[in-house]
Amino acid sequence: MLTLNEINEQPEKLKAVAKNYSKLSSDAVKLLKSGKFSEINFVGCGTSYNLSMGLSYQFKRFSKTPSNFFSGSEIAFGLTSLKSDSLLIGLSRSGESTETVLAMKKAKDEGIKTIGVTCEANSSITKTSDVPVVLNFVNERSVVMTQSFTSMAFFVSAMIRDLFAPEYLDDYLNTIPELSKSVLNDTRSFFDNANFAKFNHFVFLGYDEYFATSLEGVTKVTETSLSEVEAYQGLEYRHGPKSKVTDHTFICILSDEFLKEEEEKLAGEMKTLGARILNISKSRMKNVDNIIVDYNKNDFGDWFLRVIPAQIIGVKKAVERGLDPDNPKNLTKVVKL
Ligand code: F1P
Repeated sequence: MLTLNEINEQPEKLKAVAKNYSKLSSDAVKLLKSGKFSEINFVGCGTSYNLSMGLSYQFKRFSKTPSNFFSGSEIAFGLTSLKSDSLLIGLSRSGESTETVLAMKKAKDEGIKTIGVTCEANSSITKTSDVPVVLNFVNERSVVMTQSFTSMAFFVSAMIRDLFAPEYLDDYLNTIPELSKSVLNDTRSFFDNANFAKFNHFVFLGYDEYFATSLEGVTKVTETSLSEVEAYQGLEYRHGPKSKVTDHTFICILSDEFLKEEEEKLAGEMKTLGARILNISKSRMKNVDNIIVDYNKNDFGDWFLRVIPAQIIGVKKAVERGLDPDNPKNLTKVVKL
C-alpha cells in the first residue's frame, strides 16, 4: 500500500532533510536575514494550509516579527491583502495548486518577496518564488500527503531555529529524525493491539501548533477513511462539541506543558462519558492510553511528529471499512481551478 509505505518512510525522509538542510536553506536564510520584513506570512492549501498554520505558530514562538497563515484562496482572490514590505512563504507538495500559485504570483507582482517550498522541481511555485526550495528526495505518489507534510514542516521548523535560536539547530536536526522512529513504532504497536473496530468518531485536541496538527489529523482521517472526525482547542471541547461523545468516540489529546493539568481533567471527564482517550505528548497522563513523544524542549518543535498517529488511524480505519487509502474518494493529487 503506497500510503502506508510513505508513512513508514518518514524517518528516512526526515534524515534526508537534516542531511541536506544547509544546502537547501542557504538562499532562503540569506533572504530572511537580508531585509527587515514587517511580517513573515505562510500560505498553502489543504494539508499545506495546516502546514502553513503550524509554521506560523512556530515562527511566532521564536520571533517578535508578526506572522499570519492563509489558505491560497484568501490571497489569490483578494479577501486579504499583504503588506508590501512583508515576505510570503508558500508551501505546496506539487507546486501546482492553483490558489497557492496564484497567491504567490499576486504577491510577487506586488513586489513582495517570496519563498516557495515544494517537493517538485520546476513546478509553477518555483517560478513565482524569489527563492525556491525543492525537497526533491520526497516523491510521494499517494494523493494523501504524509511524508511531504512532515518533511516540509521539519525543514521550515529547522530554518526558524536557524534564524532565531541557532544554538538549538544541530540538536534539532539530529533529534527529530530519531524521534520520528520511536513515534512511528509506538504508534504501530499501540494500534496493532488496540481493539479499534468499535470507534467511528475521532476527535483531535490541541493548542497552537498542536491545533494545526489536530486539523491535519482531521484531513488525514477524513481523506483516507471517510470517518466522522473533528478538531478543537482542548478545553473548547466542553463548550458544545462534547455532546457527541459516546463509547464509539476516540479522542487524541495533543497535550502541552502549559495546559497539561486542565487537559488531564478534561480527559477524565471525556472518559466518564464513554470515550477512549489517547494522550500524545512528552509526559504521561494517568488512567488513559499514552504515546510519548520524548521531545526535550517546550517549544512545540515536535508538532508535526504528533500527526503520525492520525496518519495510522486513517489508513487502519480505511482498510477496516474496505476502502483504499491510495485512491481516496473524490480526491485528486492536485486541485487545479
Ligand atoms: C494540496 C492538496 C493536498 C491534498 C490533495 C490535493 O496540495 O490540497 O493537501 O491532500 O492532494 O492537494 P499541494 O499544494 O501541497 O500540492
